[in-house]
Amino acid sequence: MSTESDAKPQEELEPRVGPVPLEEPEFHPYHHPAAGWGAAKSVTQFLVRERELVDGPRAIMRMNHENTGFDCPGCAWPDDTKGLKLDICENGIKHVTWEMTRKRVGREFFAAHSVSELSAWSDFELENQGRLTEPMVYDPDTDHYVPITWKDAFEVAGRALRELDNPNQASFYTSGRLGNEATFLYQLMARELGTNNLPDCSNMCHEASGRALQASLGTGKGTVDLKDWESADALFILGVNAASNAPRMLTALSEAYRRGAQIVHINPLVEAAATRTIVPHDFLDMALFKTTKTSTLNLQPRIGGDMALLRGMAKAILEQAHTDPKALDKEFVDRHTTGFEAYRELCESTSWEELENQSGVSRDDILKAARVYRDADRSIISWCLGLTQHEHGVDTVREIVNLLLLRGNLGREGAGPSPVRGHSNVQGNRTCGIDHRPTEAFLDRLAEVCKIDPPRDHGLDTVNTIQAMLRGDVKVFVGMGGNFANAAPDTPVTHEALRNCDLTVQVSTKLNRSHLVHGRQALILPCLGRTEKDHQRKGLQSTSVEDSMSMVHLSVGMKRPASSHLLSEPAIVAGMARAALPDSATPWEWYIEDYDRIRDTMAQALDGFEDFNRRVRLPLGFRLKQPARELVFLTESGGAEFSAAALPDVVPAPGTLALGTMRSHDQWNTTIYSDNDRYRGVKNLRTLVFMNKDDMRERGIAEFDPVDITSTAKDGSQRHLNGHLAIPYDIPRGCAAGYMPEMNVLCALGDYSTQSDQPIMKHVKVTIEAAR
Ligand SMILES: Nc1nc2c(c(=O)[nH]1)N[C@H]1C(S)=C(S)[C@@H](COP(=O)(O)OP(=O)(O)OC[C@H]3O[C@@H](n4cnc5c(=O)[nH]c(N)nc54)[C@H](O)[C@@H]3O)O[C@H]1N2
Ligand SMILES: Nc1nc2c(c(=O)[nH]1)N[C@H]1C(S)=C(S)[C@@H](COP(=O)(O)OP(=O)(O)OC[C@H]3O[C@@H](n4cnc5c(=O)[nH]c(N)nc54)[C@H](O)[C@@H]3O)O[C@H]1N2
Ligand SMILES: [Mo]
Repeated sequence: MSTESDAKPQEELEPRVGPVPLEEPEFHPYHHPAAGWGAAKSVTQFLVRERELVDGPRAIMRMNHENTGFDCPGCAWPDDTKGLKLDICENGIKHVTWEMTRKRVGREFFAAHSVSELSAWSDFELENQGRLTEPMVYDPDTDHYVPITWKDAFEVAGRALRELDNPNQASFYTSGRLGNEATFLYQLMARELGTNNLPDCSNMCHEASGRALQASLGTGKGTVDLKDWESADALFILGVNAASNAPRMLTALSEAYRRGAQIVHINPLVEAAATRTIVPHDFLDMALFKTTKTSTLNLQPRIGGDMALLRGMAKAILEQAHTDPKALDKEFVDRHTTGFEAYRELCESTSWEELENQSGVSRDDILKAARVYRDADRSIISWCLGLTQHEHGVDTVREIVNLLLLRGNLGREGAGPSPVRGHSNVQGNRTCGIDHRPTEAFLDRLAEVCKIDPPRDHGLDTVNTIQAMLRGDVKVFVGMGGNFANAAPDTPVTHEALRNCDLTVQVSTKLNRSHLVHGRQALILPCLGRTEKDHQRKGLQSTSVEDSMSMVHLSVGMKRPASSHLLSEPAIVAGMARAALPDSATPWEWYIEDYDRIRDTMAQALDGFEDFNRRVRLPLGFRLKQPARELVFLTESGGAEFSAAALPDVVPAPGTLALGTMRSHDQWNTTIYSDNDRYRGVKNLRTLVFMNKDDMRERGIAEFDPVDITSTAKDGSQRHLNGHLAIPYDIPRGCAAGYMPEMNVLCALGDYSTQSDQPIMKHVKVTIEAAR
């Protein structure tokens, strides 16, 4: 496999991802505040382009409004606790507008364009055609997608699933925006069929956080909520580009700054959220151009250097504890934790020299961060992909917990770990059963409540699903949302895997690469979006979602569906399930008539969902119980467990660089809105690589010079990406960064973390040279 991707000529990696820029690329470092008028202008241009100036703003006013609107699909940041604020952001608006577009992809479109022809289109052009309107099936004789009735489409999927020798020959992917009710039915279908093959986007995203928090605290989730964010004395923000990817965090940061809290950003790049903002919903601030700072200290570690930096902070706290009895919360450590002595010894025996070298941050700067941490009574540490998509992601997140435990920053107001989740319901998916490694307790209860006999063997995650498809062991792939072909690592290899399937089924709202890179048989099943009304036999339905902070609340669509032929996601799952399991005793059709019935079953089957239908209708929904928050640790020892992992060596070998793949401001994962990255000062260019200017000079590379990038995988195989333009950027030496999904060709499928099985997307080992 590796030699194959080695041999792939560059042309095969075309077509491009983003739109064709109309003007020359530009780069001017950004010095304006985040959000504010720049965002307002960008939104207006976007609404004009999508021809949504009338309905767009009306829908947006209904977003995130207690229980009367729909949940913003833009990210998983919680809604404002005060409920009534217009807590919206530029990227949420773009995201919703993208779904509500008036453009349509109907049968005429597919009749006019063959799959081969569409395969040459850019990803931007594909999605930009608008919303899918009716189910389609691939016709190999003509190489076109042709219309199919829902009944026949379900029968195609059902027959393929029924005819498998073994249910483990199917794999059921979930992208994290699927609502809780559809999620529950989806995992029920998979388990009733007899497989735990439930890969999800979380396997590429926060798997490391879940595993680390589970091991340390006995819960897979963060313990804080927005009220805690409002009362913390210090906030540490690691490895997240909040202004683009969780923009509503800007509000929390600016409010924290105004009340005098300390805000420390730890990121190889100084992202826009680490400077200042104009609070978007604060109309007075907007009118007066009033900016608020959102940072009191910025540290720029090398890529992968966070664990050493955090350990340095812990070492400083322990050193200070010799003379300052308040530095360490000895009482908390004694009463609630295990493993402290081993951790202390490890910190003491790690030299400052090693910590400086591995983190790429000077001792003085580490001490500055430690001082902030020591002086704060209540600290929150928050993180996203910059910490998780690494070989040692689990150890690093556990190091966060170690540091929190030292000062008892757990189980009390304003303190604790706070992962920033990605997709708007990725956390809810896991809660409601999307887990390839379910616990016995979960399966026992599911068996009892749903009267099925679920399989006990663990299933396949994302990487393992791709490997099994390549081997021919997985023959049917179902994508419940998302864009697997472009989101997964090692693009040509993932494509080969999808093409090797007997059947691929994609449940989608818009046309994307995963429809064109398909199995021998292929279905496109178009569904309602979250903004749309979902009418079933018993009336208008709502679905529930869970945000980053464990709040479960209802989302109700308000727009007329993009087409009268669309089905809801729960209905599509039920249709497939009935066709695959004709004798099933599960009342699939009855569930779809009224989602309250699904919720009643979930209330019995899922921990924390008691009285679901009533509680989810409370004004802000309800918060799932967080045992660690109450200092109850469901760990083996019954305490919070310190970890004592060795520091990994993250310093790039001479001549090589550590490359991080990330999102631009104008994209949503594989969905590209434009070729701009406003906060990083880039216009009309996505095929770029950000480099330190000294690393560029050393290689004889000037601004906008084309470069050749070569990655070397753990197994020694090499992958190439040629022609990206170099941009001199404020990034530590030895580090480079660029955009996913263009750079996924550099991520070897075999290069996943041995701790989390997550593909290593933030620390790709590369060499970069001027294009030959
Ligand atoms: N508008 C918008 N919102 C989104 C998304 C989107 O694509 N668009 N995607 C959603 C999803 S699914 C997710 S998972 C999240 C992703 O949210 P992010 O985690 O912000 O996603 P990335 O763009 O990958 O950015 C990674 C950040 O980590 C930093 N980083 C890279 N390597 C390191 C490191 O070694 N250490 C540290 N400390 N930092 C590092 C990068 O400089 C960058 O700021 O956002 C969600 N929200
Ligand atoms: N190199 C690299 N690769 C990465 C990452 C990285 O940082 N670097 N990040 C990883 C992460 S964190 C994630 S989460 C994955 C993202 O992986 P995915 O979740 O698989 O991808 P998305 O781009 O979010 O999916 C976009 C598609 O979802 C469909 N869609 C939109 N709304 C709906 C809906 O309401 N219902 C349904 N059924 N479909 C809908 C549309 O058809 C759209 O084309 O990518 C991963 N890949
Ligand atoms: Mo994600």
